[in-house]
Amino acid sequence: RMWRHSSEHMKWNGTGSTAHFQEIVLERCYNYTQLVQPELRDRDCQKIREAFRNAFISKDPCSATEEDYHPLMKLVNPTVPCDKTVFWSKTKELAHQYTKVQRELFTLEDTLLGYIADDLNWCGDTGSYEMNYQSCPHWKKDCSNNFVSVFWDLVSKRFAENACGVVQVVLNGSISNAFDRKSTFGRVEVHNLNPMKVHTLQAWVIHDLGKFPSDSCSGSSINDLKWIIMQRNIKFTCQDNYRDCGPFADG
Ligand code: 2NF
Repeated sequence: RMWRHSSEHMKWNGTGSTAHFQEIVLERCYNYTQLVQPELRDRDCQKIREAFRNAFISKDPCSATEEDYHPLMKLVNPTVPCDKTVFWSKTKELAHQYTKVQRELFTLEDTLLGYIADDLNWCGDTGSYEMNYQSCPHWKKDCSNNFVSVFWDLVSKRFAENACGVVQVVLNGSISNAFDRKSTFGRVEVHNLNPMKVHTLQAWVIHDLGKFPSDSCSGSSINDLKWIIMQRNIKFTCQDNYRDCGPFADG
């Protein structure tokens, strides 16, 4: 009986839910709404934690839909000022360093929901009120409609829809496809920018010093991006940048 129980929980190929998920969500919510962005201090973190949990608990972890997250989304609307949005793809740490120094800029992880969920993992199980801490569906090996992937696609979409003015993206020039159509940026964010609100997409292609640059503003992947953006009636600019000078300097 015991053995059967635990093997059922090991059925997925991805890492299990993060230990203390509920507590971490609540703690990050308080930290964000009271210290990071005190304008949001009226948000109800208990309600947010509960809506987050209710989105996936007792459900088939491979049948997530956007609707499951609607109650959570209703509690938290994105509030990034114009000209302050920063997207990233394969440059997470660098983009976060950038918005830490340029404090008024926001990546998704500088907004409440992105801040709460960053680096966490979560899933439940049909007919159980517990989270599965042993394993969760892997987005490639098990199913793409798992609750973590659906969450990031949805918050990324909303983040892009709400962007306005000049928006930026930090891309990695030390890999062969700095712009990847299959990434969240290429698949979701680019297509959800609103041309009525977004004036320009400013791309930064960042190169590691000492490494041969594998892609740049004049490469074919950035040309794809430029084409997609211009077809959407948004202006496109691009700048190659070394990690050790300009706005992306290490410190
Ligand atoms: O974990 C996050 N904070 C996160 C995850 C997915 C998307 C953030 N985003 C948002 C950010 F706001 C960025 O603007 O999308 C943009 C970055 O996503 P990307 O897919 O363009 O960039 P990658 O460096 O390729 O991926 C970021 C992380 O997400 C994971 C991937 O393994 C990496 O850890 N990831 C990408 N797609 C999926 C997916 N469908 C995924 N994890 C689960 N399901």
